[in-house]
Amino acid sequence: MRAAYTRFFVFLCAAAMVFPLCIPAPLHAQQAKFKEEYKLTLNVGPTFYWGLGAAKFAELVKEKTKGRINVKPYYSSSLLKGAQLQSPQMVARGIIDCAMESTINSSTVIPAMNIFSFPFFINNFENLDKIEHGRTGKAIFAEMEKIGLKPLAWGENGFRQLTNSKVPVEKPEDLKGLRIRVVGSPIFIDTFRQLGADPVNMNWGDAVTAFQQGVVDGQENPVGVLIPVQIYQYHKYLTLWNYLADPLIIYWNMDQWKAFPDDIKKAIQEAADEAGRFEKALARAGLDGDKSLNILKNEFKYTMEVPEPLKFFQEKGMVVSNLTPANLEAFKEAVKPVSEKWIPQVGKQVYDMAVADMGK
Ligand code: X2X
Repeated sequence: MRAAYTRFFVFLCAAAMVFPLCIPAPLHAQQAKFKEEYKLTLNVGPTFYWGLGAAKFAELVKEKTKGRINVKPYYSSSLLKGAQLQSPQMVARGIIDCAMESTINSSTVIPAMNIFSFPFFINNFENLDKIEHGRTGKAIFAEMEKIGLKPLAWGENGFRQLTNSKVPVEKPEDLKGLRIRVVGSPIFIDTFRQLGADPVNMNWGDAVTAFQQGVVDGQENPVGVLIPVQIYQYHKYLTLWNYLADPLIIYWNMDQWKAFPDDIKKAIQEAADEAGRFEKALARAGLDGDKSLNILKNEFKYTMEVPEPLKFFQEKGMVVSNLTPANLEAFKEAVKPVSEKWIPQVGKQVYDMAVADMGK
């Protein structure tokens, strides 16, 4: 009898130890493995096209994960105290969870990204898309993975245009001596020095004050930045020279990404693809005929506040210059030494891939 009790007691103890492992965890316990908030860093504010793209990503992640993943955008590099070139390192180390960042801001860490900053190299949207979705884009994503970043989707800051408060810039000589704010990425310094300007590197957070106080004469940024920052308040002259474009990339800390269950990965990936498509359409709206305006209207039910950016700047009183074919050639010729210097830095292989992707 006693032996039977003992056996039953041992059975109960064993069952108590084994059962909790078999019973599925209640829903709230499953949810507990996610963070309450995933911090997303980006370099600009919420009214910029890029900022609207980040908000869209956060909204879509919430929707597609049924509220399980909560991404919060931290605008204006606030998590980096304005140090805009720090985002890839911080996400790779898991101090920040994810980012929607310009290739320029990651190019000191991932040299291949400088391919986008070669002046007068990628000259239209079609070539930009070919590079992103071709072998070059894949090679760049592979570089990101090597340092602990999971790239999810492309977005776009856009083709960068020059503005200044002094003179219409239409040929290389016009830039002589102009103090131009650039991002602290060395290829930008090289390009503007080569063109005879006086480049000053500063973070975007300081740049706006520098425009207001006239500490610099000019800057270069795409329309999706120039409209919200109201550049026409500081600079009268706009040169539409499409000299280079900076894509954005939505990316996540790799260790965190790997630990997500498959359904969460799928939902976040879909959110990134959709937000990237939306944001790219914002960046191109009114610059590629009706194409992007229609994507916004039909797919996203979104109406652009400024559907014709170039007309908008003229209406704001800016003097808008386009480059004649001869002047464009003069710029291309003038910056040749920059490309020659930078081919070894991005890697000849990456450069050749980009040329091949564009079918040049
Ligand atoms: O700093 C800039 O000029 C900006 C806002 O375009 C980037 O973050 C690359």
